[in-house]
Amino acid sequence: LIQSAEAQCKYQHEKKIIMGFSQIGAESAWRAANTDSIKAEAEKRKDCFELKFSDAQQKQENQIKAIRSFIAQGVDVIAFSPVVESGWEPVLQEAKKAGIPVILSDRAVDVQDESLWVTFMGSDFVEEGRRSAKWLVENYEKVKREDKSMDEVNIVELVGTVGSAPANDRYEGFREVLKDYPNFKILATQSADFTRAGGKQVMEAFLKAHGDKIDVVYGHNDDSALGAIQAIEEAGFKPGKDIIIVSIDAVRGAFEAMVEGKLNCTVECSPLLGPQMFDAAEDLMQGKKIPRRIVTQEGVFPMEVAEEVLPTRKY
Ligand code: GYE
Repeated sequence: LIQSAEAQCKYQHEKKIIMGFSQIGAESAWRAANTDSIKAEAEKRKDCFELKFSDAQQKQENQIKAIRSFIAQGVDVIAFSPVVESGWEPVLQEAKKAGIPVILSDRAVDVQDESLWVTFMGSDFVEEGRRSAKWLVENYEKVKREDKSMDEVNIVELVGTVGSAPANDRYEGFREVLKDYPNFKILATQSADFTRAGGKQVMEAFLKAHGDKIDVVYGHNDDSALGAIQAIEEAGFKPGKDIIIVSIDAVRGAFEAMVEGKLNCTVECSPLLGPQMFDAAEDLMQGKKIPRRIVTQEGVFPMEVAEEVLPTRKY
């Protein structure tokens, strides 16, 4: 091992591993925590890594440019979090031709040629959608406003970034569970782009169109739900009481909202992918075989546990 007090490298490397990482942007608290996790890990392993970090500001074309520039610079490994699933084949073929292995961090890609990436680490987004729906069908009766009926529960959905793996999968997993509960109806569904501003804006439109018909908000991420909470309050309703809210990520802001009684449940999706990403890169450089899929383990946190859990949260 490289000798230094801070060295956190797994192996001794002859020269520093150069990793190019293309981040999506800074759309949410989740994303900010993910960026911090990656940068903090790079800092810990600075004796054996050089990280080239590039922010795509939400645009696939910027990610493609960044990947091309990593190839041109001859990096040892490329990692990225693909903003959408489709459209990666050409640039990943270029990386393959250059002999540079590609790690998918957080989100999946949809490509024909499976040899274009070595490993995909991140959450099971379909399962997160299922967990959100399961929490809802199992708890709605208990948490709903007394005068609300169980015969028809009207849900509005704040979809994530259109075409992204988490939006596609959270949409699908949620419906997979709800199809067995015909009284739970999806009244409206629209993209809030995983942002607070988007959540607020889309919720305002939902409220305008459907008003107090809305019983539940399903947010594909916490930030969009937090934006919706603002819109609900401005419309004179009580979030968490008049309208039940479940969302995904389990970021600090969601716990704070739960402590205030404004959000009912958050389904965990961990952004702390830095350590395993650098581990995988080191293993690859050692010629070790690494798993194709590394799934993050995560939980579900209802409002009742928020106060107790909040101080232990790392993002
Ligand atoms: O849920 C959302 C973020 O890809 C899992 O992206 C990630 C999602 C996360 O903007 O908050």
